[in-house]
Amino acid sequence: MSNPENTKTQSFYITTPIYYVNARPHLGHAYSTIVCDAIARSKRAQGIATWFLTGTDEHGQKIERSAAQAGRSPAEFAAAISGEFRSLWQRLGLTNDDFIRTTEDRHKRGVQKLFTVLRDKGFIYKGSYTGQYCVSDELYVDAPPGSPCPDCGRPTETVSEENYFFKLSAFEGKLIEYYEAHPEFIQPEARRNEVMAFVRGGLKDLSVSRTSFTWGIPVPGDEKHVIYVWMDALANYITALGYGSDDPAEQKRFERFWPADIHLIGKEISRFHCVYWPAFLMAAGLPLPRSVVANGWLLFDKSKMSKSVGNIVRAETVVEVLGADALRYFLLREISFGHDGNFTFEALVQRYNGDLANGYGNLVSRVVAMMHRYFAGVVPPAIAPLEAGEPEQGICAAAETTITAFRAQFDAMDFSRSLETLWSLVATVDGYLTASAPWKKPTERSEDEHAQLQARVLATAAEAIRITTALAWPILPESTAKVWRQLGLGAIDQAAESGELKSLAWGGLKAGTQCNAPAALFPRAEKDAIERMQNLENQNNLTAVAAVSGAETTAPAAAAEAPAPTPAPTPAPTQVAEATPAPSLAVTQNPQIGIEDFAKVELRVAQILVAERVPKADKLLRLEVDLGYEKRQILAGIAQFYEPEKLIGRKVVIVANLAPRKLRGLESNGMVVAASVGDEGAPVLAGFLEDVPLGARLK
Ligand code: ME8
Repeated sequence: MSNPENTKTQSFYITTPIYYVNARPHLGHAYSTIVCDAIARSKRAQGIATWFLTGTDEHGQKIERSAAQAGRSPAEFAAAISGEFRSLWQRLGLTNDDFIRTTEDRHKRGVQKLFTVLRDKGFIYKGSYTGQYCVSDELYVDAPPGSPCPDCGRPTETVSEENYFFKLSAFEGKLIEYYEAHPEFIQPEARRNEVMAFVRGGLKDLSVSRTSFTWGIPVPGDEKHVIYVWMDALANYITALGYGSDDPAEQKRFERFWPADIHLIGKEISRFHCVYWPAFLMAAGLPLPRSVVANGWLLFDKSKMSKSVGNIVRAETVVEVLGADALRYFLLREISFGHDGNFTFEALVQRYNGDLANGYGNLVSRVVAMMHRYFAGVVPPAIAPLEAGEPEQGICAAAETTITAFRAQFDAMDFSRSLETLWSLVATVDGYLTASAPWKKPTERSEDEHAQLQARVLATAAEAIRITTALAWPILPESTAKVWRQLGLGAIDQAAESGELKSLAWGGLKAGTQCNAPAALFPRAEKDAIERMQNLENQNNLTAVAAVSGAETTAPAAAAEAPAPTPAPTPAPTQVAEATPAPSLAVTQNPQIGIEDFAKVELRVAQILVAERVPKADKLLRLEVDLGYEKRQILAGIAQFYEPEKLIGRKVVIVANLAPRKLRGLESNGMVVAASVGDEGAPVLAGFLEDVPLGARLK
């Protein structure tokens, strides 16, 4: 099947993934969305008609369960979290042209149309299926019953259903052919190789409906089925443009902007976007997106920042302390796009102070202030024709080289290098200013000569700032707008729209332009900035936990143990773990107890919502567990045996009526039960093979 000829010219369509509404947005979501915003702005500044789409993915079992956990209806829950995404994007100055929610009618209509088209063309058929389903990934996995998801390690559920199937197997060869003919389709190379290996490994038909829950879009004509959440979600890229609509204006938009130029995604969802999505589109006879580009992961404390791991940082925290531009700049400058990158408050503040406060911000304020001091704020008529060997000629040449290099690097999505290039112009101009010292008149220089030098230096520096500012606009929209105004150039957004930022040639800042008063751009971050951000995060931590998904059910050989050294009675078959576990399989030597003694120990089923290492305590994990009727914090001495991220979602047994105690200044409210195994007394967490409700008592 070929990609129908694309007829659109000079238009550009970019999308983010649509985010699940099972928890609030965090920096990982902000990262992908900010990258798209910067690209969209840059395209608009080049005069290209641009459409930038983002939104929320609101259907599926995961959302249904998160809503139930929060005691709300799925619709209510989804609306609340979707609203949080939307308002955060506004706060970050994002310029998305549309925000799609998969619960909207326009989307539902389009998804049902797509399903119908695929069924009518014979690519969807009905069959029955039994397999392991990972609710967290919303994906059937190839694994035996009782085993964890091979992708995310969480427990899977055995699901047996009569389903609709999409003939994915028919697209194996066509997909490979397409990848080979379009090497730019999957970027970066590492993702392309992974996807190709996956497809070459063979494709099975894909189950595209579910009957075990109702929170989704009904299959047209067979309403007890809901459409598979990934088919529903992927279709947003066309439904938001107007696919499935009868409105001619919407149809026109679809024709104008489809196919997408860039689907920007996180690398973990490459398979859905590079295998399923193009196969659906080929089957429907629609053009394929030009590229699917995967960003790497933002890591925090060495693991992927993620709501289920619980190691998230919120964008709001950074915005509150350093501003949205600081966050945008940091993410694009610090992370080599396509690779994983660490987020730390320390690195953020260092970049902010180094590049923004002391770099660009300081250069602008020096130049604008001197323009006011020496020329009443009017750009002097001093850019005389430049002659070889004059320092001004060097600045002009550097600016022109920078324009070309920056654009090439930015367009190649090498954002970090493009900013490095731009900031080296900032450093060059800074050095030129310091070397020319227009604030200091040597005695041998006449007043006239000095005024000429001041004029030349300030006009040159201001022109270099204008160029830097125009190029930096997609990354620093808020602060470049201030600089543009200070240079007397008006509103930079309008300049971007009118094409003024497109043809950037040296000499654009005209003599006689009246500058505005200097205003602070990036006040230096003081020592307490890091602490303030950390405090804001800590305050928010517990509220965020309430929204964390806890979707999984069965917990095969579950995991966790508590450090509480209380020598509790040791009921068989699971032992109550101790800080220093007894030698393995030691014969119980405790005196016998009556049932009434055992009844004093309240053992209950709980699910781990958050698991994280406790700083400076090698053995301890801090857990937040859900008992169904309440949530609490438990410290468990299992850090050497369990990776915290693997524990999220697992159901464990806890001693619920143990008196609270403090460890490392943190309160531990209960104890997790584990067998103590081997010479080391390695803890193996107690768990269940069957599904058990939270809070169930063990007797
Ligand atoms: O996967 N680092 O939604 P989601 C970098 N609804 N990017 C990150 C990140 C991190 N630590 N964490 C999240 C879904 N992201 C589906 C998508 S699309 C048709 C359906 C970003 O809420 C990244 O873009 O789990 C990732 O792919 C996306 O958020 C996942 O968001």
